[in-house]
Amino acid sequence: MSEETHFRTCHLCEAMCGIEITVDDGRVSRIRPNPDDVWSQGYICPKGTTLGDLHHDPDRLRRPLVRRGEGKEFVEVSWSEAFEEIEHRLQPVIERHGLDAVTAYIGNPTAHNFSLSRYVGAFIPMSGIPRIYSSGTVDQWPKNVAVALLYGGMWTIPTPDLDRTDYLIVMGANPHASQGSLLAASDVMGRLRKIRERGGKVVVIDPRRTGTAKIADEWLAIRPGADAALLLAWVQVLFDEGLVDPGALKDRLEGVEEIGRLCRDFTPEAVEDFCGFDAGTIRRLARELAAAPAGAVYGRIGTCNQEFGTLASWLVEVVNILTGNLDRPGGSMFSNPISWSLTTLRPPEFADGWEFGRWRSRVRGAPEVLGQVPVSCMAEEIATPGEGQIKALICIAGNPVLSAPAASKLDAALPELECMIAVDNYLNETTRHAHVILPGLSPLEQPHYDELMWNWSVRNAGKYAPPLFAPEEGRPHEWQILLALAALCQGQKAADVDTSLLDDLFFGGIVALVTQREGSPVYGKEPAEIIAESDGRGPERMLDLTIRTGPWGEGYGANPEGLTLAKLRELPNGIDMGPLEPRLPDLLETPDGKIDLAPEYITADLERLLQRLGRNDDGLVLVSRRHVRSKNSWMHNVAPLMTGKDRCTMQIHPDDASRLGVEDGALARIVSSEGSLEVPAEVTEEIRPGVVCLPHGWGHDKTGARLSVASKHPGVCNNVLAPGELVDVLSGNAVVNGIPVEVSPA
Ligand SMILES: Nc1nc2c(c(=O)[nH]1)N[C@H]1C(S)=C(S)[C@@H](COP(=O)(O)OP(=O)(O)OC[C@H]3O[C@@H](n4cnc5c(=O)[nH]c(N)nc54)[C@H](O)[C@@H]3O)O[C@H]1N2
Ligand SMILES: Nc1nc2c(c(=O)[nH]1)N[C@H]1C(S)=C(S)[C@@H](COP(=O)(O)OP(=O)(O)OC[C@H]3O[C@@H](n4cnc5c(=O)[nH]c(N)nc54)[C@H](O)[C@@H]3O)O[C@H]1N2
Ligand code: SF4
Ligand SMILES: [Mo]
Repeated sequence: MSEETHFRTCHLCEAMCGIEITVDDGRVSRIRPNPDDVWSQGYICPKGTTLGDLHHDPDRLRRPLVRRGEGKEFVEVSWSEAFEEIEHRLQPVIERHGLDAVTAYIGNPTAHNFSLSRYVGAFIPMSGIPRIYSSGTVDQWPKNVAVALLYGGMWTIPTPDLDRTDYLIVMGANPHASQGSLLAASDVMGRLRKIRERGGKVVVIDPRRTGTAKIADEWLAIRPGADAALLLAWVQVLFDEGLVDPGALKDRLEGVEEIGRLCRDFTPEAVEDFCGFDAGTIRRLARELAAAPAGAVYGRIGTCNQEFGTLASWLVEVVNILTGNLDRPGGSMFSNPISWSLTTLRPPEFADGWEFGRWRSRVRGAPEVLGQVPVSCMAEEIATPGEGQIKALICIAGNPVLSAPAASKLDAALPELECMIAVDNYLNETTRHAHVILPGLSPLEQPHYDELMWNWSVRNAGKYAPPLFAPEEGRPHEWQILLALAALCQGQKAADVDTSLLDDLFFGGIVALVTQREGSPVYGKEPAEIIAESDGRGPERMLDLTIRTGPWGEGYGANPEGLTLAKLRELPNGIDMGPLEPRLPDLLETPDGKIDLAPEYITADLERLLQRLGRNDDGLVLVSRRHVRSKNSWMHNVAPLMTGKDRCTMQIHPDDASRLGVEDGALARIVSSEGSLEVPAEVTEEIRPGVVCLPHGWGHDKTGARLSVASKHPGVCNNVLAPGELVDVLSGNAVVNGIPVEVSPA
């Protein structure tokens, strides 16, 4: 028996926990927290212990699948056959209809995958595909819009400085389940408890009494979609009571007076009914936040996936700024990652500033925002004939049949595609529609370093993990798959594709970029010199570059003591560069170097909010939730995570349940304008009356999927109920929280 121990970072979520993996005769026998990990110090959640189950899951695809024979059944083929199949399917579509007829959908695991996170940025421009969709428009798009306009970069997202704050308001986030989002910290719950232990206060604003609310000082059961009104009322109180004090940022701000004017109608009294709690509480919270030595408002998916997502996301920043909490210790701060990421660079198309609505979707006429239209447009763009109809889809690490609003429409539209290629590790609800499925390596067969997450981490740190297992001979990495797909989109023959060459081209482009960037340690240096000195290939070579040209980097000789990937490899427990430090104004990328608090694109939407205040509807609305033992739609096939009672239930308040005759444990029927479903009811005091809640990511009862564990606990897909046209106007982001529904006993 050969027992080995490996130290690694769990890639599943933003917590990036350090784990210790024991391997016995080629099998993972145990996963424990790594107490010496400088970042997570011995914390993990139940998912982290199951990476071995994921790795050994017999349903996880290891060879490409293509459809063959009369029944068009999936069969395993070699990699060269799979790429040839793609050539023969995809290229005729492009010849007939042009690249306009091809699109890609980029799903969430892309952001957590070593290869995909770095190489979608190569795939999109190199393939020539003009328009893509992503899970971003059912997620953080409102946040991206808000920070792009305020700070200049769409990923310039501050994070609450959990370890030093005295006062934290958590709006529409449940780290008890999610472990933090756009907030990278291990053991968020432990850190929240510590805020209280040191005499600080934690307030949770959520229609549900979540696990996070349970450990907070105060829970406010907000009506879904009312966050923007609440935030604006706080702003009104700050102005009214002379509490506006932006501190060090004072001279950087534009539009402060305008904000003072715009908030006038939104007094606590004007919004209390809409929010669902009294004006006195609203006023008190604003005063408490203003009085705290350092405090932060943290808003996440509940504030994004809703009717006023961009307004709410913008106002979170405005409140943090007006109380002097942006960019100060204990407030809302920007991290300084040891490795910068390509994703955070402003896309070249926006080099001259952000512009919205530069084009519209063909069928619905939805304006593009930050280069994308709502993901719910994809179904109609596939299903509606005419010039510009989508005929081919490349789906990368995504399961939009479950995750996108109007889910049934997409499920019905995908079979109409002439060509669908999935880069995915499972044959699931979405990929069952593909013509070719190209599986990525298991996470344990590839190196790991998070690309994006360190941009909102609560400390400046980093860690690299080498692969645990060698992949099977001849298996491509996902970065190679993406480069090959790009070449195939460009008409190359599968047999001629040289991914090394394409990688050199991509890498050469990045090197050229950094040598041209003023302030970079390699500014003006000869790109060839850097390329010659760089370590490895693919994402590792990129990582070496982004570390060496990062804030603590070795700078290709400029700072010989500095960091390189080689040095990081020697530190299996990671490296910690200390707590966050103020980063403004250097980080700002706005044209005038200032922060315009009142961008017209956003403030124009306040009228819609004002109108909404006056509308009194008392109907039931549906919101979403997460659970610590799931990850979106794709971890229900991991048996150890599926034990215990049924998690896919409709939570409903006892008052609503008795009024509607719905009984605990009995099937209830939910109907929306988009669809209907039946699901067991869970009658609980822990939800606001008037709100019902379903988890997202379920619905594993589709024929043709190969998910032997998940199919035994199928649950229902809440997005069958989500109307695709229900979007936050400014960002095009889906409104999956606050969907009007009717509920009855089934
Ligand atoms: N109603 C409602 N809908 C929602 C949400 C909600 O709260 N409510 N949340 C939204 C949010 S925030 C998100 S991010 C989206 C997620 O939406 P998606 O990204 O579309 O869905 P996931 O469930 O994350 O699916 C991930 C897919 O990637 C595959 N996969 C996993 N790991 C890998 C890998 O390493 N490589 C490859 N190639 N494939 C892999 C899985 O098999 C699965 O098919 O859902 C959104 N939809
Ligand atoms: N275990 C686990 N972890 C995950 C995921 C997962 O599926 N499982 N998904 C990952 C992904 S892709 C993401 S984006 C993050 C999301 O991370 P979080 O933002 O923390 O997501 P949730 O846990 O869904 O918490 C959102 C909360 O918003 C509340 N809410 C709904 N509507 C409103 C509203 O109008 N206003 C307010 N104030 N609250 C509202 C809901 O009741 C819910 O408690 O989690 C990530 N981490
Ligand atoms: S919280 Fe859980 S899933 Fe997230 S990184 Fe840590 S162990 Fe992995
Ligand atoms: Mo997400």
